[in-house]
Amino acid sequence: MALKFNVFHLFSKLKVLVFVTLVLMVLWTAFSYFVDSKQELSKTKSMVEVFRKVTSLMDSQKEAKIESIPVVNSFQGPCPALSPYLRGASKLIFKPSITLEEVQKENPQVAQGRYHPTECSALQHVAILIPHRNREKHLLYLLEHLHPFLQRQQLDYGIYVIHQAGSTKFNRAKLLNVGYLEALKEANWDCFIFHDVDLVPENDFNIYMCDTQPKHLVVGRNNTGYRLRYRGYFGGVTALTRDQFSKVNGFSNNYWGWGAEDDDLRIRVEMQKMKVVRPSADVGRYTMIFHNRDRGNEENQERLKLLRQVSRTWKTDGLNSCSYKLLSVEHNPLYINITVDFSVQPKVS
Ligand code: UDH
Ligand code: MN
Repeated sequence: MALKFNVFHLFSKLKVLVFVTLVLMVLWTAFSYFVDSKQELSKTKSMVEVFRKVTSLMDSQKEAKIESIPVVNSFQGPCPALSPYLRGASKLIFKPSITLEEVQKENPQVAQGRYHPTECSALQHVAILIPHRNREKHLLYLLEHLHPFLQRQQLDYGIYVIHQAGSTKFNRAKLLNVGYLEALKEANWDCFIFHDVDLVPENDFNIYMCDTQPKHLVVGRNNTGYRLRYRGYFGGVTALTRDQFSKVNGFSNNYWGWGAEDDDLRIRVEMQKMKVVRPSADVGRYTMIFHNRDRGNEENQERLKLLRQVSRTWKTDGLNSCSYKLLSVEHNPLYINITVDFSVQPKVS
């Protein structure tokens, strides 16, 4: 009798357990479906936005007859307006032990800093310009993330690191002017991305192509709570076509040390009646690799004075007056390294 009762008791307990498990499974399935569809929805939203932008750019390029769409040979069609390889937001991991050799192995199709998709003809030829001095680790992290990111976007691209030799005050803007001038000597780039070495993009829907207007790609970054630093901020990472950049005569060459060279460029852009565009806040997200202020890049005390003069100086201070001593151009496997010396001014011929 006691045995029978125990078995009966065990059975009813088992039934309750099975029932509870079933209910939990149903709840879990419903929950994960809900989460998935929410993620899918935001991904779809980003896709639609990018698609709309790219197609509108292609239309306006057709109208303006900009040469930036490459001549497509009869065997290979143009890449789609939206790459099928995009993944959306990703959590970035920075492994302290990473080496250049590892990054090279992970990117076998990159040669001499350049890549182009083989399955289709890229919509734009994009040069990434990175001003640099004494930030080797940041450069390594950026290369590790940027190469696969740009390949997923099906771009024909080249990465240029413009290195300032010596210990004179750092001049980010002038380095970027040098990058533009030197990069155009070796290829007919359509689009230039001016890129800080310590900013890593988190979402590959942030397309590294140029728009009909100058584009600012850093809407937010981790150290500012992913909010725009201030109204009109135009620093960190920007994208301008060859023509947009030449129309404003590039950056000023006169900002030595930290600050305001990016505001100067925004004023130049606005003076040409162009309007800065940005991706949406959920797409324009970056991680800035933590750093302190560098020696040789102290705050520029002249910067506000210089900013007040832009309307008078932009025509004679910029690409057309950028003189520098070119020390070397090296084609490394993952990037093209341009080294310049700003401490001696070469005679302008
Ligand atoms: N850069 C170098 N080497 C330098 C200085 C600057 O490579 O010595 C380049 C690099 O690409 C960098 C960019 O110039 O990303 C801009 O300089 P920055 O990163 O120093 O400017 P940011 O506004 O920081 O990010 C300013 C110093 C703030 C210190 C705050 C400490 N919490
Ligand atoms: Mn920085």
